[in-house]
Amino acid sequence: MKIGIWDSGIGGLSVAAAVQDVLPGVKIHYIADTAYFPYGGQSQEILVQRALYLSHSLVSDGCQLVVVACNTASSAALECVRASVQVPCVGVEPAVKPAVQMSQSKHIVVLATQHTAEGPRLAALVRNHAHSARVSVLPMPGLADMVEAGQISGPVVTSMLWSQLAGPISEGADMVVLGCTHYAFLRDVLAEVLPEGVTILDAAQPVAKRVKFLLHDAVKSDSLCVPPLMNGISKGAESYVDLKVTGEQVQVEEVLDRLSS
Ligand code: DGN
Repeated sequence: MKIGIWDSGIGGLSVAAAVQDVLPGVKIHYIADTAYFPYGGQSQEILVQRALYLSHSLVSDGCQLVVVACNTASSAALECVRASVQVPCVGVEPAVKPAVQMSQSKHIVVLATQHTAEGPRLAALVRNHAHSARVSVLPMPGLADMVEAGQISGPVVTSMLWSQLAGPISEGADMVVLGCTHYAFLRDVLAEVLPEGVTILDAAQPVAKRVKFLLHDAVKSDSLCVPPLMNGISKGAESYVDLKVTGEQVQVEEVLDRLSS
């Protein structure tokens, strides 16, 4: 049993880690599309082209399910991918619905790339699931680039986050939704910046549960035994997570080294 997961870079590894946790017997073929990173500023046309190309590559390689582990690409192209590939496709979206359900103050913050923040998918989520709540959507241009470059702590990233979050938090927001898979690597720095009582939510675990649900019967008969992820991040042990990149492989491997050390 092999599943394919892809993103513009390392962000989707946060989803791969969650999938690994719930399905330790499944092989993961991961593609980091670094040749086209960042997706946040790409046109709709390019995003659809990359989504189709990457999803079909994974299916050709034998993957029986594809995870579009990128909010930006899911927002732009998930429907096209579903209509085009022959295996189940799971996308990610900002966890607006659970955040509104869990919020005491009924004021939530969504951090996202420009594309996701301004796209119709997030607007529909807010319209359908957050009509009784206040939703502060904060586009964060450049933030995924910092994570991709390994900058996941320190004064620059801290002040970038706080300069955006301070307003909504002082106005009572009590949930911060990570609307980009790269931002999962900022959980520690966010936990330092945010006051007690503010909860951080990302979509990795719900996506992993959905993948498990879709694969359930097939996985029950799979007896593969594989090692756990190193700090939740894989460097691509061959029998386990097969990491491929479309751009600068060396750079991505260096980043993974830094993140997992
Ligand atoms: N990790 C991606 C997302 O969830 O939107 C894209 C990040 C990017 O390429 N800017």
